[in-house]
Amino acid sequence: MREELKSVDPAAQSLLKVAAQKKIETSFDRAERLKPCPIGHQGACCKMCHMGPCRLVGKEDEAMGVCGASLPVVTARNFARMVAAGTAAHSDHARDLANTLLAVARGEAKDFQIKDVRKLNRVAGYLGINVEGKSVNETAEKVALKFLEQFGQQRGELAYLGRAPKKRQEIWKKLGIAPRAIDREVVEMMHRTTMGVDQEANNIMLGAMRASLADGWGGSMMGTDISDILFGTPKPVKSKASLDVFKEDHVNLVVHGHEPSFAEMLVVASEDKELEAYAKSKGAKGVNLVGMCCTANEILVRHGIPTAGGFLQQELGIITGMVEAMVVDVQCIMPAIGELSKKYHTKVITTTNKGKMKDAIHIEYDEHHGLDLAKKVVRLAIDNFPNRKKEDVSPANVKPADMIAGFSHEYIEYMQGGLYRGSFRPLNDAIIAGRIRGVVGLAGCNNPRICQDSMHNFLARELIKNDVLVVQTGCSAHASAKAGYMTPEMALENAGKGLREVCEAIGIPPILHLGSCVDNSRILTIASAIAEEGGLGDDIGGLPAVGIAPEWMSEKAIAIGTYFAASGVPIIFGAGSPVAASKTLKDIMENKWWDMVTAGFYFEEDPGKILELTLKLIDTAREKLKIRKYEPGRFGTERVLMDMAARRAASFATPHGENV
Ligand code: MSK
Repeated sequence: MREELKSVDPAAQSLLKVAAQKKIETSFDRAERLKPCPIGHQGACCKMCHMGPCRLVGKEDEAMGVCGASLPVVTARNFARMVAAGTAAHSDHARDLANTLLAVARGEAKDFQIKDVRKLNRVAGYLGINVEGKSVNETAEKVALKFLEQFGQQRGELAYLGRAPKKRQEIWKKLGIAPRAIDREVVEMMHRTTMGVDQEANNIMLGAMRASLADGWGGSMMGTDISDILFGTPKPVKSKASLDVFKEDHVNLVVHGHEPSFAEMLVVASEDKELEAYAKSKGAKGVNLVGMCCTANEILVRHGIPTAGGFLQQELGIITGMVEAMVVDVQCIMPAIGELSKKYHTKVITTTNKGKMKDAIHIEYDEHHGLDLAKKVVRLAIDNFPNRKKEDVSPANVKPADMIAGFSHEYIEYMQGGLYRGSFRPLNDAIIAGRIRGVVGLAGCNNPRICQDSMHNFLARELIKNDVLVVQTGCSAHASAKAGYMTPEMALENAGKGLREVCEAIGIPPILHLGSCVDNSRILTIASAIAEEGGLGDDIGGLPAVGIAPEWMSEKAIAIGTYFAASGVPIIFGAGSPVAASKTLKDIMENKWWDMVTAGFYFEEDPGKILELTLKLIDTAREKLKIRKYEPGRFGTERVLMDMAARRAASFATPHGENV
């Protein structure tokens, strides 16, 4: 397949050509060579016990496994296990951060400090911790302990559920899906999907929603908050994005994965004067720290460290021949990079006992000695600089795109009213007046079975053209950044008139980089704030908002999509459906969930149809809220607030028109 069909990113295309010339196989080639198993791909393969794996082919009401498990049950169990795994991943990330916060509070991790005391106090408030008379470290200790308790508590519900609108909390209670504790929901999901427990597809999917909520309103939200407390709450920062952010005359050190703690220390170590001198002694001009995947997003939104891109760039980065070391932590790290690194001088360094790799050097990260370990890694990369081979160096020769990142929900609130009068009023008013048609969270991975970034870029462009404000995270944000969409100038030239006016008035680009995958929780916080601001109903469900993951591949994406749907935001995924085998599952997610949680979960591979459905969902929500009908270029001048009676009378409809 031609490189242009594998990626729309010119830098990636250039390096794919280098790979082809050198006969190096990448994930793009393997995706072509290895066709997915059509039965497993659609969710119809059951391997929960050793009587199988059973392949459930044939008619939906006839197909069954050796034990008698039906196709809907098998498909639901497979889906629910993906949710549990995704929830476990995000939440284990948060657990490590909570332990770091505790160590910092107790003075045991001297290289870190609490950077955002204001946020610490705000979080303490959410957790019901009285901060009066307490030192910063005393508050931090209480917050960390309360967070750690959230994983294993045996009674009650997650404390952060209280941050959702009251109406949403009632829906969760009524359905019995309010999560009790993070670990408990993951464990229960694994239990009820093992052989011979939950035999009812709808009930399994309710369990999946409960587990996913333990991610969105539990692990992910905690992960975001602790990172902000420890490393600073993001605010707009300039940076660059491309595979060409590597510098030929510098030691290039890449951080890849998801966790921000060690990466923070590497930021400090890479700027260390002694190490800079050491790099010079080896013939380099200095150390060039570069991010990849979501660790990139963490240090990009806080320090403006340039990004080499998302998930699919990891092999291509090594193929530039300029990477002295690639430091990896957890999640989305391709096992292939270990073998690939042997063809180059690159050292792959694993940093956690949870994630080791053949052919990698292991330097275990420990927050108690964070900076020393970071300096050790930087030194190792510098020592490797003289091993770089001239004949291996293949720059992509594509100028890195400028970008602005770092739109935390706090900053978005601040932009709309200042430090003490921050609110979401201007945004709500713009939606009510029809200047902004709706809001889309464009998120999720890249997947080598889809032309890289093609769907992310198409949807970002078309949505802003249609006056839809776009908020982005994860690899989707990398896609827009690399394409040069994350500058106010570029995007404003392409946005619809109404959106452009709002962005100019508030001073924001129409595509906002919100951070990493766990930072999808920022979107939940924004959605709650919009609902609570008034004028757009009193719940997240029913807002003119949609979530899209057009090129997804990870179990984490499935967990994220499910918690958004369970929170009331309709979700559309591209890249094939893992429940396609069962019409019953499709019906549950596309229709029955509207009755339960006022949102559906759709799988649609055609980007044009995704756009069409997104706009239809947004316009249906506007209609049900009884706010001005969206007409391009024509806006209301006055805000029409719904009174209480109108709000109560407002019912929500599925995109198919039925009232629920
Ligand atoms: S890194 S989960 S490929 S977004 Fe968060 Fe990207 Fe998906 Fe990994």
